[in-house]
Amino acid sequence: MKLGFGLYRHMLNSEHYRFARQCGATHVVVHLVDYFNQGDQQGENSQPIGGLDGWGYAGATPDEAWSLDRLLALKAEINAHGLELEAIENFDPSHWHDILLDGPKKEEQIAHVKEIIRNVGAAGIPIFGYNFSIAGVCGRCVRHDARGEAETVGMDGLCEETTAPIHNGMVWNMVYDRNAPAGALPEITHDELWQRLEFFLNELVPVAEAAGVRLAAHPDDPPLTTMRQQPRLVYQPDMYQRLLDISPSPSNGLEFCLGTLAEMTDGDIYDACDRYTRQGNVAYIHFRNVSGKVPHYHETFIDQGDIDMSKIMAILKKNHFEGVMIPDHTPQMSCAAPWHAGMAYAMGYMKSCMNTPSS
Ligand SMILES: [Mn+2]
Repeated sequence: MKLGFGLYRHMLNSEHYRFARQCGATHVVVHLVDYFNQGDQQGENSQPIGGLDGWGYAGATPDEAWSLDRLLALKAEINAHGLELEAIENFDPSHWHDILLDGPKKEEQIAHVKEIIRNVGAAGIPIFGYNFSIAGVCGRCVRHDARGEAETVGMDGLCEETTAPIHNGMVWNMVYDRNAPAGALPEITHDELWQRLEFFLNELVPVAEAAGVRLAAHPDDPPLTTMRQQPRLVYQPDMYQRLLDISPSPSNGLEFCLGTLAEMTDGDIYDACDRYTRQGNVAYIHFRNVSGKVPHYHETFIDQGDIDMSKIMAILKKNHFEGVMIPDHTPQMSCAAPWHAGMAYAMGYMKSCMNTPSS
C-alpha cells in the first residue's frame, strides 16, 4: 500500500510537490482539468462546489497538456521532486461531452480519448481515473458540520441544485458550449446511460490494455438515483460490479471512493471494500470519511465519520492491496492555511494507519 496525494491543476508546482512529500506521500494523482475556470467558486484550494451553472467553463486546459511530450515533462518534474506520478484523474468535458450525451461528435471524441490514453501509457503513467456522469459532482453545499464547526461540504436534503434541469451546453457540472441554444438536456433512462457507458468501455478498454493503463471509475458523488433530472450510474455498491462485468479486464478498474460509497443507502462499506479489493478491481483509493447517507450527509475529518478507517485498513492489508490511497477531500481547518492543515491532518492519520500492524 502506498500513500499518495491529489493535486489540482493549479497546484502542479514545486511548492505543492514539496508539501506532498512533507506529508509523507510517495505518489501523486494529478488533475489536468481546470475546474475553476471563470466559475463562481469560493476559493481554489477548496474542492469545487459551484452552483446551477456548475464549476466553470470546460476546455481551459490547452490540448497540448495531454500530449505525450507534456505528460513526459510533467512526470519528469514530479519524479525530480522524489514522487511518482500514479494517475491522472478525469477527462475534460470538452473531450467527451458527446460520449456522455450520445451526441454527433461521439466518434470523433472517442478517437481523441483513445489518443489521450495511448499518451498516458506511453508516458508511463499507470492509471487514468474518470467519472462517467452527466450531472457530475454537484448538488452539494458548504456546511460547518465537521468537528469544531469546520467548513465542509454535504447535502441537507434535496434542493434546487439537485433537482433543476441541466441547461444545454453543460455536462459533468461544467459548461462546454456557452453558445448552446436555450433549453435543457433531454431526460433519459438509466438503461440508456448504461448503454453509453458500454460504448465507452468497449471502445476504450482494449486501447487501455494495449497502452498498459488501468481505467479507474469513480462512483457518483453524491450517489443519488437521479441528479438534476439525469440518471446516475454507480449509486449503490453493487452497481460497481455491473460496470466491471461490461468489460472484465485489469484495465477496467475502480477509483474506489470510500466517502462516496459510505454515502450510499444500500450495502455495507466493509463488504464492498473486501469484495472489490479481493477481486483485484481497485486501482486506487479515495480514503476519506463522511457522516450520514444521501440526501443527508456531510464530509468529516478522517477519524470522525461513520467509517471505521482502521477496519478498512485491516481489510486492505488482508487482501494485500498494493495501490495508492489519497485523502481526496477533507474539511477546512480554521487557520491561515485551511486546506493545507486539513490535508496534512488526514495524511498523518493515514500514514500512521498504514504503519500500524492490524490486530
Ligand atoms: Mn472521491
